[in-house]
Amino acid sequence: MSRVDYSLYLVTDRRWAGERSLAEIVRAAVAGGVTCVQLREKNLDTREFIRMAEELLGVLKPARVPLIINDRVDVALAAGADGVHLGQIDMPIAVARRLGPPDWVIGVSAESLADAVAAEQAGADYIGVSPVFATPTKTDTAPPLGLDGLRAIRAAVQTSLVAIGGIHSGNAAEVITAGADGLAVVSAILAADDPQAAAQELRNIITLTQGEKDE
Ligand code: TZP
Ligand code: MG
Repeated sequence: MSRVDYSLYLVTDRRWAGERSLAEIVRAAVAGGVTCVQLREKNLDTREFIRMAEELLGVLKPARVPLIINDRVDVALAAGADGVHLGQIDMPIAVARRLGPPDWVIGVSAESLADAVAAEQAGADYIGVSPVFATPTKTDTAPPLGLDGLRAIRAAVQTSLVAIGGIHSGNAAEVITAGADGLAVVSAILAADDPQAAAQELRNIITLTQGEKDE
């Protein structure tokens, strides 16, 4: 579906949240201009994962910001989330499409140009270009694609591109200029003392840079 605004896409990681609750940070981030949230949990029991998704939906639904669940199609269905984000070894997109409601948002991570082309052919709603830069938040990634890799993918596919990995206010503009429709960030917002201000700063850069691109 193309109705989703991917421009400022927050991916959660409770390791960066410190003492604060995820719901509290997400609420602040949305107030600062986050347009899409992905709940990404690698070590949570299923019951707790569903509870957390429901809690975030309580914050996001009134704000009309979609919630995407990383990997776990069962959790996304159980909680009534807006879609799933699938990695290269997760459930195939065609299977997730069959299981989910017709308007489900399905995103796929691409670690190469070939992955991106395959994700588009498989009907992904958006492609996560991963990682653009190296990042301490996730070290078991494929080699960074860099801005050149992002540009090559932009030239090859029409699908919305959401760039992830090492993105912050210092490089956000060049990532948009290289072809990203959205910026996915973890630490740039979650690790900030003031997540609302951090989101607002990124939001301003995105708005400005997209405006220049459209000129
Ligand atoms: N996938 C590729 S890089 C990454 C994920 C989940 C982490 C990005 O974290 P940060 O802190 O925005 O660099
Ligand atoms: Mg995965």
